[in-house]
Amino acid sequence: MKPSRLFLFATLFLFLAQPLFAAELPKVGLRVAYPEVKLKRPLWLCEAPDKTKRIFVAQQDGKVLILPADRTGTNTITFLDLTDRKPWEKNEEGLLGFAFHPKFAKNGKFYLYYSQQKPQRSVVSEFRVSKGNPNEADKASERIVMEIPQPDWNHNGGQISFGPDGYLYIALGDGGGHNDKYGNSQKTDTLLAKMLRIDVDSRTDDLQYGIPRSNPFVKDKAFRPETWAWGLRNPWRFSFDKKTGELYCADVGQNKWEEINIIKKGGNYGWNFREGFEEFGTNAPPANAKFLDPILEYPHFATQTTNHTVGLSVTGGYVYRGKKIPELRGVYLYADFVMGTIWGLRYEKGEVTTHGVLVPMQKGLNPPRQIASFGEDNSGEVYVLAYDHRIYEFESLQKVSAK
Ligand SMILES: [Ca+2]
Repeated sequence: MKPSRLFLFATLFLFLAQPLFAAELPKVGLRVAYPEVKLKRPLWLCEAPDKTKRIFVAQQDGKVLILPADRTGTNTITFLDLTDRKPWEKNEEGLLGFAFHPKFAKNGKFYLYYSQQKPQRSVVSEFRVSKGNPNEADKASERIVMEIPQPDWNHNGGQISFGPDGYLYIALGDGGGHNDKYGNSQKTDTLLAKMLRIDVDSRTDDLQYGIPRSNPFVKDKAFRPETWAWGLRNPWRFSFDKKTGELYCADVGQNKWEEINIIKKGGNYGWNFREGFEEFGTNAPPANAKFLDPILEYPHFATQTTNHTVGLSVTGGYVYRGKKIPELRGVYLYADFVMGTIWGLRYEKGEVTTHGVLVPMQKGLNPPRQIASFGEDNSGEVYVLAYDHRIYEFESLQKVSAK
């Protein structure tokens, strides 16, 4: 081959290979992380922010359990049991959120989000670990931080997590029903349909928490000052990228589109004038309305024009920053609750550069592997929490396929 032709081929190869290379997602699979442990609707998993390496799981029924230190262990430890308060009455109610205070190792504080009735409401409470036993919560230590009235049983949001700024973020849905029938999504003077940000370590006026001065609407009397972002339908799982600090949030759609958002301070995410990138409903939005689009949407039906496979209810995950699977680093993991499909996307310099299926839907499983949540430990390893009673972890399939 003449050198000039070789050069041409080489150039052509590089030209073709470059974008394909950038678009590639690694081959990964799932394996059961704790083969001997079966859980009842696990909704949250995290590691204690101390040196004990204890992994905690919150179940929808109101229990917080400590998983066995040995992966093949059989026994969980009950850290806290709130089942006597019956938080889980209807499908989307329950113990939905759990968070350790960033200084838990010193102050022993942690937080729960759970549902209560009469009146129907969401409760965000602070608890402490018991003085004599690090594996047991002191139930009597409860301090109610916030109670949010709920008009219905669904679209509760429910995650509470501390951001890299040390403030507590609380995700709340629109209050339930179809089409935002209670009219909360674009209402400014309600806590519903919002991402909130509060300071659990200070107090503002007679509140049981402080309002950070840098919250976006503290000077706008039309808004509740807790508001960080708004226009959300049912934000179901958000996370901060351990590397960039970006706040990823999945928002469950209604009839057609599921969406992944990057939450920005003060942003209005469009519900119920928008569903994903699309217009929703027949009313025109106010002339001054500015809606932020998601970074990605996926459809409910294959007939919808898109290059993304279908699903029915999004579950947000994490940008993988672990050590075990280097080729997965930087991939945001998300799933469909109904189908059990897991996808990955790369979001770089303000755009999604690739997305695709990582773990396809598994047909014929009984019970089905509905993916209700993800979890992350202190070293950035990501777990999958499913309603088939299992906790999964990712495994690399790169080497297997190379053989
Ligand atoms: Ca939206």
